[in-house]
Amino acid sequence: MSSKQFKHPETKAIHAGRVGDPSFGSLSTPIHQTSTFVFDNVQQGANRFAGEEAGFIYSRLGNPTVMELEQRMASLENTEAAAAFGSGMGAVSATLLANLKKGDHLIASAALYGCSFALINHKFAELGIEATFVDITDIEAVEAAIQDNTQLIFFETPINPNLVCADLAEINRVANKYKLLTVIDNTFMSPLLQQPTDYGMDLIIHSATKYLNGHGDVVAGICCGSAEQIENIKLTTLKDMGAVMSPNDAWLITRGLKTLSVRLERHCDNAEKVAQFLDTHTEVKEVYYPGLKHHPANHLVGTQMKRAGGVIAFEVDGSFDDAVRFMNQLKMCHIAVSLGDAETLIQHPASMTHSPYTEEERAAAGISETLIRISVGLEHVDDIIDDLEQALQVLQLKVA
Ligand code: LCS
Repeated sequence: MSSKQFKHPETKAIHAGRVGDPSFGSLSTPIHQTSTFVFDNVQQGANRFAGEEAGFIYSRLGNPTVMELEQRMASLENTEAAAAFGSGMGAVSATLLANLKKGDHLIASAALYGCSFALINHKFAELGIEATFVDITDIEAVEAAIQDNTQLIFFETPINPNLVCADLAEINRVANKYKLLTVIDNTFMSPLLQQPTDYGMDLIIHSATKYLNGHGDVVAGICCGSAEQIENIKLTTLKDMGAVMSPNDAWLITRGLKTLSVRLERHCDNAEKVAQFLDTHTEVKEVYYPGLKHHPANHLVGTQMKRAGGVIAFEVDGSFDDAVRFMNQLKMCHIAVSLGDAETLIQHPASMTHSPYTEEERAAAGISETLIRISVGLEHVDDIIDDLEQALQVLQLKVA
């Protein structure tokens, strides 16, 4: 690992934890596209398995290209270590299962990415891991949900898909009081917009599929935390459940990280303008974006969150069918799930990302049936707004 220390996150995203190329000195770290590593002799292999000698063994247990990304992410999140996974859900499931067993209880935000909710609500219940789903902005409800067997609090902020934001200082206060582990999904912000360790968070998860990679061509995940926590995850739920990241994907994400800070500036600039446009449009009923003055978490922008990010949720002034008509009218914005890509992506959570919830569960989680989520891309903002405007016009021709 590089011994160099870097002060600013923008610099860390480019340099931190560089593995490099000792053989030829290439600027870009080579892709170590290998499943296994050759030992000099039997003793060396045995020593590596016993942990008595450093070195690689087999790419499910570690790989130099993946290690570079892990080191860079640990540096960006100000943690001692990180573990890379083959998907964000691989990171969520492995991180939670490494810290929970049958008979344990966790507190989870009622509103989560749909598959995280399904994992906890269905699979964990089958495994005898109990969960209480709470409104994560209601700190008294969080505290009231704590039981003798509660181990951890798991949540996202901003929340996918409704952009509700948790107050990290408040969560930390309650977690410290009861000695609970805090596991935050920081996907919507990335380490450049929100640094959860500043607020005492223990484990920080990302779907690296999103802003970290940024180009819509990889599915991957990361968890950052203490050396002890990450070692536990790596030796149990990563090694034995096996959702590892491929070296090729690690290389693509490491490349993506180099432009994260400039991409985020544009995502945020564009999203601020799109949110303003939607907020004043006659065919739009409600806009949920922390950057807007009327958003309940607007006070967290500039403190907990450096900027408000690139994702906006909104409701058109009409029915579900109106929302569908509007979306089908878009010419440039793609109808697609995922977020954080160069392309503006728009989707309908109730029928897409949050379809693992029942309608009642969505209502309890504050996810309305007519909510639309837009991941504002890197195109010229006028082109995004023009496309939204022409599609919203279809709603002026309301079907009687
Ligand atoms: N956490 C959050 C906050 C997410 O938004 C997602 C995926 C995941 C975890 C899981 O990551 P993955 O396994 O897909 O890498 N969110 C998606 C979304 O909103 N649309 O498509 C996927």
